[in-house]
Amino acid sequence: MTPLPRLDRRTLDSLVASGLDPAVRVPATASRDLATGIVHLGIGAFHRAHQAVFTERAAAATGDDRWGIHGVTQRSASVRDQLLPQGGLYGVLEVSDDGRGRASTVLDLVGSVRDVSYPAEDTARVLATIAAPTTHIVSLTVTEKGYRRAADGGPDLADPALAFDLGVLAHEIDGSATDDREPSRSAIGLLVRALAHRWRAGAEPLSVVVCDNLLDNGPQVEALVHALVAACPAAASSELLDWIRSSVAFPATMVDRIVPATTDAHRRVAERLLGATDAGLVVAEPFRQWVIQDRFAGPRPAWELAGATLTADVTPYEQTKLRLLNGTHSMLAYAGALRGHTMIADAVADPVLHDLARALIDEDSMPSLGPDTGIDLEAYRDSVLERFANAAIGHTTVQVAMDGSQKLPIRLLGIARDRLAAGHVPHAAARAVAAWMLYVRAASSGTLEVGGAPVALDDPAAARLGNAAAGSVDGLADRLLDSSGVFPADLAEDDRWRAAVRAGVTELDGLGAVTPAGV
Ligand code: CS2
Repeated sequence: MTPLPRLDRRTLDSLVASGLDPAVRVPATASRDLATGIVHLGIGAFHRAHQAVFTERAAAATGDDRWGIHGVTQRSASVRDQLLPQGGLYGVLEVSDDGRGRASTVLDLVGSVRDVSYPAEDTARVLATIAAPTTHIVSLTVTEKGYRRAADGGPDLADPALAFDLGVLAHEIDGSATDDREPSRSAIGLLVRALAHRWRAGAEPLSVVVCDNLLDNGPQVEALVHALVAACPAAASSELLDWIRSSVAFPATMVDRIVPATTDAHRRVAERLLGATDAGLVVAEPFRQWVIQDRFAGPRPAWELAGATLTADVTPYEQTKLRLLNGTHSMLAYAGALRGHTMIADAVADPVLHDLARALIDEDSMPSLGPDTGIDLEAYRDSVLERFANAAIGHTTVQVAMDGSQKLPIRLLGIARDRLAAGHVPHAAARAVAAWMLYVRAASSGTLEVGGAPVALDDPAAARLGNAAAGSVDGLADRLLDSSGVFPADLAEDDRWRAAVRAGVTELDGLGAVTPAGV
């Protein structure tokens, strides 16, 4: 058998000429030259399945050629090595099932990514591209931990990577003997340094579009950037700060699409459809949503023509998504893994966990949002549970369980706080937090196995969490409430909350694992 060719523009042309499978969508921008208008920090699977798709569709609708994306990887060169030989071209395999085990599949090719850099080797080019006047947007998906925030939301100045980046920033601000090739050590450090670079290079306005699941993400990162510049011991810090205040916009956004890790089975399906290999393939559910605060410092792609919502106030969408979708997702991930479920779809189909998910949403998450979201919360809940049940997508509990110390405060602790303030004890939210505690204990003591494979704790605070969780289940809630560093003082000191979490740990511990022949 002749080996399949690798996807790139030329291969695509010849595949189109010989007739493609109707399930393959050819990108409208593939044969167009696009200028780099967007630099994206953190070009992982989520960006490729979300913002890059909206940007592709917007360019298709308008014919505007200003919005090519220059992606920047984080810790490894792998995405660069996947995409550059393909001229940036890749596919999004959209998979869904009809609930009766029949999967349907579409391969959506995307042509908006035009360049990729790996900062360890390419920082000078990243800085120069962000400083270019043709670049109007820097967007980010660097995960919650990429922002290096302390528990109070401000910069974690004790973080050695951030301390290093502040030193580089001082040189950048003052224009003194910097080496543009020296990589930054944190994503937020790279962002602030690039802003200083742009300011020195001509100070054109810029919009920073944060696409991570943080609360009030744009304004929070704006405050973080201001605090970092203010903390920087450079003579001209205050001038840079004035420019950022007046010329750099940080709109808030709500991003939503479920994007599991790509597997070899997905690759084989895509190869069969396309007739070529695609090292940059990503997988996603059909659903995608992007709500963006309409507050830009300069031009932007017509994302609204690609299905995005541009609005004055993102807060209700963001809160609803973080609390109903992400909060429930995390609960299903922790409790699901403890019950032995590899996939989120199996967890939500487990009647015991389905009841826990419904209780979390109905008793705590939904009431915590108040009556004025303007969103049909019951319809939203039903659609979220249906999306989680998509078995074709293969989203694992362990993937969602990652980085709980960063995710919990945003997804679950706000619910608990608001319910307590309204005079209700949030038992269902306490059970979700209890599931995380039991997961931390099992994963950090080496006793957690999911789908026959051992699972270790994947969290930037793993060492501290492991120490706090070590010991018997009795007292686990108190140990983590007191010394995990995850719970703000007002919650840790609330006796109603403490009692509810203790009860949650006992209850969840009693659930046990499903037998392999079970659900
Ligand atoms: C998930 C999210 O991994 C996780 O923590 O909850 O990535 C989720 O799939 C997305 O936010 C959906 O938009």
